[in-house]
Amino acid sequence: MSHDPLASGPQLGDADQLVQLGFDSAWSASFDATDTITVPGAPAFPARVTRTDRGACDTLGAAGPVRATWGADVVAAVADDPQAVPSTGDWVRLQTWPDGNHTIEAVLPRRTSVVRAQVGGTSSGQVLAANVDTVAVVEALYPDPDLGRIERFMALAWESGAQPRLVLTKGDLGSDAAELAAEIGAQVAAGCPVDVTVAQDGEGLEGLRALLADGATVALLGASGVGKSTLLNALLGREAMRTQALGAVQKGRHTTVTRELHLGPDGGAVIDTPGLRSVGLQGTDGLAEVFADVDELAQECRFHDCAHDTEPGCAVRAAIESGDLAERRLVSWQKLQREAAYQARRVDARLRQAELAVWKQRTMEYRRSVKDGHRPR
Ligand SMILES: Nc1nc2c(ncn2[C@@H]2O[C@H](COP(=O)(O)OP(=O)(O)OP(=O)(O)O)[C@@H](O)[C@H]2O)c(=O)[nH]1
Ligand SMILES: [Mg+2]
Ligand SMILES: [Zn+2]
Repeated sequence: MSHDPLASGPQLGDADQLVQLGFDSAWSASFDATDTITVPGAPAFPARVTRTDRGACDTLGAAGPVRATWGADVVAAVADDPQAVPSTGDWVRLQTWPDGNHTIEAVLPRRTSVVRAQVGGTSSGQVLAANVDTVAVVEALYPDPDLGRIERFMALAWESGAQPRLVLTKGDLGSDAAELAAEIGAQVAAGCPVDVTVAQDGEGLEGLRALLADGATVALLGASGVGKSTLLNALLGREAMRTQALGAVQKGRHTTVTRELHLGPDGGAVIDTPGLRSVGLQGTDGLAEVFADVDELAQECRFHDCAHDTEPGCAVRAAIESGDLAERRLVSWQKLQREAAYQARRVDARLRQAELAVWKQRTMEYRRSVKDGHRPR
C-alpha cells in the first residue's frame, strides 16, 4: 500500500536549490572540513538525507535525488555511537565512485537533533530528525487533546535545540476552537507560538509557511492520526504523503511509517514522521522549559527538597489549592522528571561502560607490547 506511486515533487538541478534546502556558508565550511577523506578521481558533494533505511539513505543535493550507502567511516562511527547513524535531515558528504554508486563518507556535525530515549531497548537515544529549526508538536483539538502528551513532546522539542511550536489541528470539528487553543497554549505551551489549523481550507498555516519561506526546516511530531501528513500536504500544496482515509477506523494502525524530509514549495523543508504513541525523554532541560511555572513555584517552597506532598510551606500545593495551578501539571511534571532522571542514569552507566572498555583495551595493548619486548608509547 505504501508503494503506490505518489505525485513526485520538485526535482533539484542546481546549487540554488541546495540553498533552498538550508545549505549556507556555515554548512559549506563544515563540508569543506571533511575534504581530508576525498578519494582521488572520485568527486564528493554535499547532500541532505531525506529518508533512511538500515545502511542506506535517500538524499537530495544539487544534482537531485541520490541513493547512497554508508561508507566505512560511517559504519565505524555508528558501531561506536548509535546516534551517529545518518538520520533524516542530516547534511552529509557524498562520494561518487567510478561504478556510479554513492557512499556517505561523513555526517556533518548537527546543529540540532530531536532524540528520543529508547524505552526498554538500548540506553542510547534514537535520532528522529536532525538539523531541525522548528519542531511543530501536532495534536488534534478534537475529539480530546491529550495535554500530557503535548507536554512530553514539547519537552522533547525544547531538548532538541530547535524552536518549539504547537500546532492544534482539526479546528473545524468544534465550535470553540479558538478558546480551547488559547487555554491549551497557556497551560502547556507558554511562550511558544500556537497555530490552530483546518487542513481542508488551509486555515492557520501562515506561520509555518513563513518559516519555510525563510528556508527553515520544520519537523512534525505527534501521535498517529492527529493530521501530520495532512498538514504536510497542505504546506507543500501536493499529495506528498498518503494520509488516513477520512473516517477510517485506524486503531493501532499508523499511516506514515518512515520519517521523510520534503522540500518546501518556496524552499525550506518539512519532515513528516510516523505517529509516536509516546516518546521517552533523555534530559531534564526541556522539562524545565515546559514546566517553568511549576519550577518557579517550587523555588518558593520552604524546603529546597520539598516533594510538594504534605510539607509545610509548600508553594506548589498552595497554588493548587488556590486554583492557580492545575494538579494535573504537578503530577505530569513529577512523572516526566522521574522518567528523565532514570534515563540519564542509564546513559551515565553506558558511558562508564564505554570508558572501562577503553581502559581494558589499553591495558591489553600495554601487556602485549611488554610481552613483545617493545616499550609502550
Ligand atoms: N476535520 C479535519 N480532519 C483532518 C484535519 N487534518 C487531518 N484530518 C484527518 O485526520 C486523519 C488523519 O490524518 P493524517 O494526516 O493521516 O494523520 P497523521 O498524523 O499523519 O497519522 P500517522 O501517519 O498515522 O502518524 C485523516 O482522516 C485526515 O483527513 C483537519 O484539519 N480537519
Ligand atoms: Mg502521517
Ligand atoms: Zn513544595
